[in-house]
Amino acid sequence: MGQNGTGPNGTRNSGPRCIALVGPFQSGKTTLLEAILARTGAIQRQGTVDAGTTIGDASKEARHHKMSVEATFATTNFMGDQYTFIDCPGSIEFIQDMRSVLPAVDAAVVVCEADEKKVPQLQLILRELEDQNIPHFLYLNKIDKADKRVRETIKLLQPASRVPLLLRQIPIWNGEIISGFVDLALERAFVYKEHAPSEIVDLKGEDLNREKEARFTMLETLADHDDELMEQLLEDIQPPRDKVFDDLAKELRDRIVCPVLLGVATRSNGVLRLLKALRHESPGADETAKRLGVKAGSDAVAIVLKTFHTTHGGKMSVARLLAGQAGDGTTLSTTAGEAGRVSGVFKLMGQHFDKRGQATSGETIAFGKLDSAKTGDTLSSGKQPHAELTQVKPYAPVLAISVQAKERKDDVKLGPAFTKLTDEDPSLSVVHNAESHEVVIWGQGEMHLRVAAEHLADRFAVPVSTRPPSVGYRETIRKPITQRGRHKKQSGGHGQFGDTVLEIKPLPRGSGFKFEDRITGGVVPRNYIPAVEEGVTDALKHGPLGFPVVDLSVALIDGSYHTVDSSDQAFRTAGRIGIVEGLPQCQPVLLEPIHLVEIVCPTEATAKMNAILSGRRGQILGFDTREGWNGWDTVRAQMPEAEIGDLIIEVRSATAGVGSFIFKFDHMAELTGRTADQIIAARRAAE
Ligand SMILES: Nc1nc2c(ncn2[C@@H]2O[C@H](COP(=O)(O)OP(=O)(O)O)[C@@H](O)[C@H]2O)c(=O)[nH]1
Ligand SMILES: [Mg+2]
Repeated sequence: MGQNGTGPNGTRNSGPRCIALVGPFQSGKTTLLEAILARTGAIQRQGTVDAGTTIGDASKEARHHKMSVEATFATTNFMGDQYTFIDCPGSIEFIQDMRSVLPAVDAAVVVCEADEKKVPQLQLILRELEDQNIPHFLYLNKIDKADKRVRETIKLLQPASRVPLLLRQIPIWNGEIISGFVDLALERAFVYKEHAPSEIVDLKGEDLNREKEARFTMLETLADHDDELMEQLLEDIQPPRDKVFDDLAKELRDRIVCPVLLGVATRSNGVLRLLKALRHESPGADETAKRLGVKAGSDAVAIVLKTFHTTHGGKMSVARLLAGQAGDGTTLSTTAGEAGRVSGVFKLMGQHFDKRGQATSGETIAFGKLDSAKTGDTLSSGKQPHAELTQVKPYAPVLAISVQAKERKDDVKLGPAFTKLTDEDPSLSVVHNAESHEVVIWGQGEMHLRVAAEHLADRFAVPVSTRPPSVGYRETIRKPITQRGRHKKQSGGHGQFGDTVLEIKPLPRGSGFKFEDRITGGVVPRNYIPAVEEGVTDALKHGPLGFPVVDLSVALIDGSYHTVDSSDQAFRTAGRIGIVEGLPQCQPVLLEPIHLVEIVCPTEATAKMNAILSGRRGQILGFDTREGWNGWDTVRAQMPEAEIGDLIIEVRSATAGVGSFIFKFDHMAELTGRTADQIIAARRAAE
């Protein structure tokens, strides 16, 4: 047992670990990483988020926005073992970075604070950990600001977790301030020291009584899954300390409890206990490899946690090696083919990458120059590529921007830049809209897209301008008409002649376009009829209101021709003229796309959602409790595409950042009145 009593070394995993620091926005993850790095000697002095001196958040974008916008990796050593910590962004917009690294970590530390408003965010993050089967601790941070009992805080946070939150430390209060803690497994009291290990003190008086009571509660929870311990408790037998540690480790790894530790990241309080808990209780790389189904052998197997393109060092792929060894020159493949040859293995420390030697199983490192590796890929060195170990499907996107290179000459660079962008972050996607000639980036929110645009400029040297993407308006007609379309030109020698009579009729919504040939007696020769149809189709791309025309039929019912002057070209033009002249008389009307939207939000925000939806011309179809989500609702509505455009911004601000939605096209609906007039006028102005 170590100096502070550190549990059974027998069950302890050794070797490199990989630990994710996750949790709501602003809960102290970046600060905790800094404290860990200082405590383990990886950095000289603990920097602060407020001064912008931390290892995490050191990217230009993170400093600029004063928030973590992507995962930061840092490797350090603690008591002879290597640890890589990953500071994951807390905002839902950047949650993909967390979701991509989770499969490969041994455990996660959920940093949170006693703030009721952040419970839904906490729940969202815990749900990811629960769904991906990742053992996790809760580090209840900022207890220097605590204004309520820790037990009350646990009660407040418990609904966010599917497994019991297991309080394993209780605070020692000194008046209004928490001055230290009692570790319930060790049964020892500690007094916090700023930026230094806590000092052991005697446990006595009232603290001793509270310790007994809280320890009993902790043991009771553990005993729910351990009959032997249950018997000991019933018979009033004190379980041996090692047994308690073993149970804590086992139930954490089985993910049936979530142990809670206390701390103050800014002062590095509770950090050593956290590190020791990780050392003794978190699974090691072998267990993680087993959880993922890594086939044991001599080949290297790794998961790409994140790829990024550095301005000078080229492409870097941060990866966790889960079997074998990999170094300079190792060729790695994915199931899609060769990913590249490793050129440089790097140690991770925020924005700094230090070249090092070959990596061995369990280590988290960056590989240089794996040109085809993407975030989430499974890499392997064997002849036969290893099966994909993870499949983290990104959340459906909720917001889009249309982007264009600021300078014409950069147009050619856009395509490759988009590939890099989406390789790095699978929750971004790029869509080319052939109809509007727009390139549209879809993402997880306003800040996510803003940062993506910044990356295009800063990392890939393509400054872009952005605007809202166009809405897929259409138009149709309400009245039938029969219209002659005639094209006659006599210019010198060879003339042009085509003559058509078109019957134009509205069709029911969703019918699209139908062309009919009702020519009898060869008044328009058969071979010209496809040309008439072409002319008609072409004219329908741009109706009298400025949009593609749908839900109508056009029948060619009559016409005439000229033996010398008629041609495909002449009939194409004639068909075109018939439509252009006919449609304005058919009472054209605007059609707008209506989508089915499903919003998810904490129940207390449901009323606000209803108001937001109604305010945006939405038709509420109903709401229900969200299946499997304690305290959440689902609201379903039909909503115009134009109103969905920036809907997410309002939804997020009404739900402390956690609300979201999915949508899919439902139908086109007629739009008239002022809104329609404005849309038509805007279209005209743009032409
Ligand atoms: N009082 C107090 N403030 C803290 C503590 N930990 C972090 N903070 C502050 O909380 C804010 C958010 O911290 P940060 O590490 O950026 O949170 P993150 O968004 O989770 O990475 C910063 O202003 C920190 O200085 C703590 O233990 N106590
Ligand atoms: Mg942060």
